[in-house]
Amino acid sequence: MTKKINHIGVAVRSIDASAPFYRDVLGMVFEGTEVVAEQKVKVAFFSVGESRVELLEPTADDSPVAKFLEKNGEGTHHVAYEVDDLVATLARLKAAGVRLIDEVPRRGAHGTRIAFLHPKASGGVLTELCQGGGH
Ligand code: CMX
Repeated sequence: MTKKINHIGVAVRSIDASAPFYRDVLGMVFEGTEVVAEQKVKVAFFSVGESRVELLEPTADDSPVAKFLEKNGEGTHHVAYEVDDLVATLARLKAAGVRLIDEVPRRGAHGTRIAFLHPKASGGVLTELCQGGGH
């Protein structure tokens, strides 16, 4: 069901301040930025092989990423796995008693459909499942 790691989300206060480390120091390929209004974040993607790092900058004080930064400071925010059929995967996880944040897919960056599992369901790692989009 899980095909690969699509991306690792990293919470940052400023994409502009953090981007040079990924682009210039690590030499990753900058793929662009996008505002994901539904999640109240601006994101920037840097590709590495088949996967990416997604920098997440909050666009509002009540963004989940703003709350994360306030509590933890900058750092790893979530791991996103790509699946073939997100709706079927969510149904299967729900039937298995896994605590879901999203029971139905939401819109993510690049036209993907995404859903989060609660970090308490996955050993303290906020887990995103995603399907489709322009990646
Ligand atoms: N990783 C691991 N644990 C996390 C976490 C994270 N990113 N965010 C919160 N937690 C933990 C908290 O530390 C807390 O643990 P304790 O109870 O042990 O202290 C617990 O989860 C509950 O946290 P909370 O602060 O009480 O609850 P929040 O209101 O902050 O909600 C969460 C947390 C995960 C449910 C919420 O952030 C959420 O719904 N996230 C999904 C959406 C999202 O993160 N969007 C941004 C990315 C969008 C994108 O990639 O496009």
